[in-house]
Amino acid sequence: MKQSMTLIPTLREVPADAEVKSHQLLIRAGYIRQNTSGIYSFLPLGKKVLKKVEDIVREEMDNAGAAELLMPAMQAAELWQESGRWYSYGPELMRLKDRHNREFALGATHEEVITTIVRDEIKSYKKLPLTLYQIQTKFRDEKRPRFGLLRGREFLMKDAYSFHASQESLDEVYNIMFTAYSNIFTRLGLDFRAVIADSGAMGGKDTHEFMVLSEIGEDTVAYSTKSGFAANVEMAPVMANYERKTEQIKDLEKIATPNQKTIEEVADFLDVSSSDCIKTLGFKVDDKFVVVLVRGDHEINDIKIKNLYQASVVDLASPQEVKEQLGCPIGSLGPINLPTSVEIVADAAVEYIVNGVAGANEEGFHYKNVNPSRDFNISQYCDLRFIKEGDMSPDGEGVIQFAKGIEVGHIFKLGKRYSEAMGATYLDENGRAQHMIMGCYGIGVSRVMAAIVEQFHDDNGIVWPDAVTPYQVHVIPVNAKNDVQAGLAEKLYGELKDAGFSVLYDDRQERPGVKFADSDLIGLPVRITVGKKAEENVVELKWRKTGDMEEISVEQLIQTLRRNIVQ
Ligand code: 9G3
Repeated sequence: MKQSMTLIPTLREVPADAEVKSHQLLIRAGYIRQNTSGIYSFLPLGKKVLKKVEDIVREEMDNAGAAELLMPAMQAAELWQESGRWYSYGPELMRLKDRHNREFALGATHEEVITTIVRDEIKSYKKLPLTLYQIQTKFRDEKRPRFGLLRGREFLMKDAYSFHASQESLDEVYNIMFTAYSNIFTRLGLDFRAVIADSGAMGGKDTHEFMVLSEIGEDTVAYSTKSGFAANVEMAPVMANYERKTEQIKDLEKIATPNQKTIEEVADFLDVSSSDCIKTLGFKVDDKFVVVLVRGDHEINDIKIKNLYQASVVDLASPQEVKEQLGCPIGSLGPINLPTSVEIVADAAVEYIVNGVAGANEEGFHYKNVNPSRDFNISQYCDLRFIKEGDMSPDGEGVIQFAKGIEVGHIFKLGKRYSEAMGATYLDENGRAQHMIMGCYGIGVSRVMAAIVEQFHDDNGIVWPDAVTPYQVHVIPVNAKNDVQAGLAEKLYGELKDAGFSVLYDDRQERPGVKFADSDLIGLPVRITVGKKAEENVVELKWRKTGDMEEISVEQLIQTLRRNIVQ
């Protein structure tokens, strides 16, 4: 492609509203342009990269035995009413009316649509399992679109759905998809982690997120320094083996702690460490009031409380609710002498506290020398805290570190949630109607493009991995007015294309500095500069990734490229 024939509007200055590198560089290098908040056009270079990402996703989906189809973005409201999600989703679900005033959703995802297709077409267990996928535009009216393609309101997603007659069959396809996703992100050159994102059960079975590590990621991944363990920090189970201090158990003692409310204040006042303190909090778990204990240096993980009680809503109780329930102010709460009707659960670490400190359920007083087994009884000790950096990895190998991540993929075992809602049944081998078991598997294709730029750029611009670069070779004559240079550049352009390379030829009448700066910004893997030595049939090669430069004869050029560019 000649640059004079395409559209690559590079910019010198950084767009004001672009906060992250991928957003800045994709705009400056002329890959995308914003239409309005969260909505982008992909200019020619951007479209080429998007297609490269799609093609890798498509190849791996086909290898995984999934069949590609294409579903509509316009979805009849009735479908979402049947699944109930018409009512459960708020303004994030884009809705519109047609000329007959009929209501529609703009597809944010396609569980309803795909389930009705399969419901209507599949009647026998012999036709299962079936995995279908599409690569299609999604609409989600994000409250705060930001970071360019990383969180848009219209974006490209690959969404796949699998249908099964048994859990084993779902497990099998889920694992196949897990492998396919690992292949995809490896081929894209991304440093990613497959992260347990389910309700904390070790070796989680229900859902995994695929996270690209990046400090601008919105999610926090807890991962092991030694093994492949990685979990969403909210979900990470804690498998710590705590030590009990060996000191002599002392008598309980009530002490005045005037105006000392927080754990830090009390620990400071009594000159003990927060890990010897017991933090006592009241929670509303659905409509139940529960007292939760956690060691003073740990944080309570309300998602784990929610999972423990299989609750739909878990909130910290308000000060007045605590006062009503326990008759004391929230800052003096403690586990000792609570009404026996109050349910108390504690994180596992609390059990190992010796001669600790806890609130006395009386304004301005605490207990010291608190020993759990002697001074209060716990209905159950369980894993209720957030995992921390430095904790042992739950799989016993290595230590937990945190990293920020960009979620680029998410795979789920859906079960019968949608087949029951939409009445998708098949006749089993005994002729009995059964609801299909489903899985679903998403990749944010346009988000992946931005995540790649986040991981592959330098001060001068984007550094595309070979697998997704819009073109493989950039041919640039230093002086387009010099017949020898322009002539050789034109010749190389043709020869390289004939040799099977994709080539971008900068035939613009621009100063060399501008062309070189643009070339670094655009980020193709290799640049061939045709300059003064053109009459000796010598050109200069510059590798974008390393910056290495070498002079090379035209004869050697093609095999040198063949040796260094992954086709
Ligand atoms: C909506 C809106 C936003 C949404 C959803 C529905 C996220 C929604 C979860 C999924 C699950 C999987 C198939 C591909 C992989 C992900 N945000 N999700 O369902 F109406 Cl406005 O999309 N769907």
